[in-house]
Amino acid sequence: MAHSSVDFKLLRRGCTAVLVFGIINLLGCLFYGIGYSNWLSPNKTIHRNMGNLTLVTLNFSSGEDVQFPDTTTLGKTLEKCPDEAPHLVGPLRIEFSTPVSLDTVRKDNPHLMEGGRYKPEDCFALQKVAVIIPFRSREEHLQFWLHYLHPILHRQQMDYGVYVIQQHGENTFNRAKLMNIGYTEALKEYDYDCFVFSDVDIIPMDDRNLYRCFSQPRHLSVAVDKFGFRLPYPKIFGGATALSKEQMLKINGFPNNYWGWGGEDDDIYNRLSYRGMTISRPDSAVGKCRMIRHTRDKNNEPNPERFERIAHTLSTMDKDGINSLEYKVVTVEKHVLFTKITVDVGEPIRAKEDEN
Ligand SMILES: [Mn+2]
Repeated sequence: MAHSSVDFKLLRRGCTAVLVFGIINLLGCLFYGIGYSNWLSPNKTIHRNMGNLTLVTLNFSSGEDVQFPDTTTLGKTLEKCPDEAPHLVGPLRIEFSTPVSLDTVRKDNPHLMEGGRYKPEDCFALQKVAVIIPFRSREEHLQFWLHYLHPILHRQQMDYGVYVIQQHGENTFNRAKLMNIGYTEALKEYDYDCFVFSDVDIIPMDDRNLYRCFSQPRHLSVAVDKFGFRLPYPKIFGGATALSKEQMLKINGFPNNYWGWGGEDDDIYNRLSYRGMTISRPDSAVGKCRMIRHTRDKNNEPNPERFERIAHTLSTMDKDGINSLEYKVVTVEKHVLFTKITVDVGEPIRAKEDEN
């Protein structure tokens, strides 16, 4: 008897165990099934990504590389940078007594991408800015420029690239043509919507002087130490300026035939004025700049033709500019701090121009 009662108990325990196992199994299946359909459904994941991709496409203008952000950075990628950059500090101490090595500048700016490119990591930049520097044999000025400007441009939260356009050879310097070339070459690389043109020896003394574009062409170097921190004359548009792509196209870019020092900036002012634009400027406190002192460059003598040319901007601007630009690229160097494009701009052809 004892034997059979033990058998019965074993049987009951066995049945209970099977029943409990079955219930657990059933609950598990239900739970897993619901969980799968709610959280892991491939349909839902695709749908969510499609929504984000649509937003990305709308926010980027045409030509922008559409990125496929992973979900952890998705919110950050889509958020626009604020109108007022939060990291600006205002007035800056700018001095040129101690030279800075490019090595130091590289170490100070670890977030730069090849070619002197930068994009803010925590927000979507308001503008894509190509900074164009017309250049020839001013290496030590360039070092100061890079040392001061990269941190300023970082704080201004622009998506930017620095292009040093170097005139090849010893012919007379042609600043405006180099700027036209910088505009053209930068656009081949990226869908820039704003162009800052800066002399290599101009450094802003306040990071609230925004190196970006405005509804009217922007004059950035408004209060230079060399001119007693005052505007030398109201129509001045030299030193450092910013024009949007649209503003550039309205004036057919800059003149290509101003060889030597002077006049090209006044021709540019005329172009803007003839197309109904006015000059926008920061106030004279924010617009303070230092200019690095130097002796006059070789092969950049004052251009004797400049007054004659400035008087004829209206009749020359439509045929001389971006639409007539001719040059040869000699080399393109991608450095960490900048892209250097060396170009053959040719030389003045006086005889041919006299026929016109
Ligand atoms: Mn200078």
